Amino acid sequence: MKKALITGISGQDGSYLAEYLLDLGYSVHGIIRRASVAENQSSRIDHIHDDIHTYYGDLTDENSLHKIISKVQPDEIYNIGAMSHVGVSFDTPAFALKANTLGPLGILESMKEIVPSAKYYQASSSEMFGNQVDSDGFQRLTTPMIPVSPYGCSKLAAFNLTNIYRDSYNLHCCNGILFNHESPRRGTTFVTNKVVKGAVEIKRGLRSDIQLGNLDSYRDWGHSYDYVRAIHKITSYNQARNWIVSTGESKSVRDLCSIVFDKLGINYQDYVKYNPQYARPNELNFLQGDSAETKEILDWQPTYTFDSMIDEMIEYWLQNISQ
Ligand code: NAP
Ligand code: F7E
Repeated sequence: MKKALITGISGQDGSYLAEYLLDLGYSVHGIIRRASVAENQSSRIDHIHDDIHTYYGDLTDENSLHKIISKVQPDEIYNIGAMSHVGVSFDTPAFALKANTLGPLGILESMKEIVPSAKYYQASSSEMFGNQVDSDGFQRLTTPMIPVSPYGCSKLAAFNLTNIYRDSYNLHCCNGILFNHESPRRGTTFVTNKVVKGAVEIKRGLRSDIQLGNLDSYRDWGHSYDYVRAIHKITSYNQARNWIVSTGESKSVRDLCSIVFDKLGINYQDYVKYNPQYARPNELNFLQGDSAETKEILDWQPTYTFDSMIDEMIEYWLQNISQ
């Protein structure tokens, strides 16, 4: 039985990945942080609590990472944990770099020493590209990476460290450069779930508006379940290398609002208000990833469309918000 260690197991992707690896017969181990309200933190993994092994640790505490890797002796390490909110990374930039850059560095150092034959997956991000777009309108592995946020900067440093540890020490280290991916488990401060939850509350008469920042940025939105399947294919592939995971279709935040409100039979223009609190000091304007190579070589295809993903998110909130 293969042993997988997942950082960020309580998060959106970590929880889908844990379920997926359990189904494949893995022994699943995960790192969680202490939280003052434990119920909030474990809600995405409560249903698999008895099937997984969890350990208290923190990406900013390299001793804890070293201790857990020694104890678990994993065959595969998925570094999914991060301070993942781009907007908040402008407020807590040092924390973003400690968790997102020094965290993976600590894991790579411990892996080199304790389990050098393990496979390592780094959760890299399309935010690393910043505002660089190829002339055909896509981002790919060869597109320059010039991040425009502390989060993007922290992820780019971790991306480079992952490449350096692969090339310098012959470790099996891979980067998945994932474009935005969502689900009913998405944190409600990210724009998709904020809009879907807010629109359902408006429909139910529980609130009068949703306050948003920039409506004119474009994102390439897929589903987390599909993307964790890609994460496993990337890590399992016989050659350690980097990959793009995206849908190849881009929509604006305004399109998102229009589609979600339309599905509920209401007009977003009557309810979506601008609040500068949610605008960022710098913005990434346009994302659209070219994942042709990933689809071809890894035989990966998304199972959700943008529409079916939004339908699932709306259905979730309709079930979970009472009249
Ligand atoms: P998420 O829902 O925010 O989950 C992040 C996880 O990391 C949570 O379990 C969180 O624990 C944990 N974490 C945060 N800080 C930590 C620390 N200091 N020590 C240990 N654990 C810590 O994010 P996600 O959407 O699943 O994303 C997963 C990964 O993919 C992240 O690395 C993210 O940056 C990256 N990524 C995401 C996307 C996307 O669109 N979702 C796209 C590209 C890359 P708590 O529950 O305690 O907060
Ligand atoms: O913002 C705009 C915001 O926070 C999307 C993370 O998973 O994907 C995610 O980062 C867009 C931005 O995602 C609000 O300015 C407007 O243009 O949902 P988001 P993100 O910043 O793209 C990347 C790939 C990651 O790696 C990250 O971990 O929506 N927007 N108004 C807003 N965004 C938020 N959050 N809240 C608003 O009120």
